[in-house]
Amino acid sequence: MPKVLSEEQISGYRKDGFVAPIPIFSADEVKACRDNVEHTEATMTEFFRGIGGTKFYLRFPWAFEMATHPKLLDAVEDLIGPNIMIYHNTAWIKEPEDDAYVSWHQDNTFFGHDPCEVLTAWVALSPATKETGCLQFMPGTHKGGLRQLNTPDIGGKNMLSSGQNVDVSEDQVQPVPIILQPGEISIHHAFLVHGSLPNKGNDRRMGITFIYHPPNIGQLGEDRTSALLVRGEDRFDLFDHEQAPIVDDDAGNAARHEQAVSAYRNKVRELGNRTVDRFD
Ligand SMILES: O=C(O)CCC(=O)C(=O)O
Repeated sequence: MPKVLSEEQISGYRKDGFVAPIPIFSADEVKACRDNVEHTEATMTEFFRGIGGTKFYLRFPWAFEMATHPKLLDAVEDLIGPNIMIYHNTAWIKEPEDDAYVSWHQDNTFFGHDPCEVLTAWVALSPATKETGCLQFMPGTHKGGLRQLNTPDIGGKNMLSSGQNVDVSEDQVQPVPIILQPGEISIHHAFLVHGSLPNKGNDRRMGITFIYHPPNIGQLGEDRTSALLVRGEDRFDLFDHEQAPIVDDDAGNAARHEQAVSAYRNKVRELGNRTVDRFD
């Protein structure tokens, strides 16, 4: 019996590669998250564009709380089962009237999980609409596996640090805009082709992503990475175990975060990304 999603939503995820909208965070929780993100931007300038572009659930207890919100994990459990690790997260912030966009891509290109039983939860902290540059999904494209990368789309206003970019010119499906109110989330499969357009609204478009997978799947390549067990158990030892951030241990949290990001980046380089630290 699913905990949060309906049977229709679960079969929609299997067929189309995504499910949305799912209401998860209350108005008070969203406000607290947005305040925490904006406080971090104000006090740690460029953090989210550098090392904080990766795994910041290890750096801040508030981010860990977001990543482990019981209702969010219930929705994830409905799709990948009761044993859950978090592997990655990022803040996706588009300023109003900016040209920043996200090129068509698949999340698993540089994660390398195999088989790709990996999903991304995108949490809206402000309205995500067509006007503000919400996510757009290409339904069913998760079924085609990993695509070859197209000519790198690097520089300019592409928010993807790797310039990751796949060709969609032969796809027969229309992109679906994912409209979310603050506190709602979408979940997409890590092979689903997706991207987003610039924010033409007058508020910041703020989303936080969390990437989850079960412990029983490995990764392509030799280098070992780490992940944080957030529900259930790990009987497979395929990832080094991360530690949740400790309240008031800023230096320790920073050191553990840095170590995990370093292993993550080694893997990303091993899988072919040459630009992973270009914002540092
Ligand atoms: O927030 C966006 O516009 C893009 C997010 C994204 O590409 C992702 O979650 O992989």
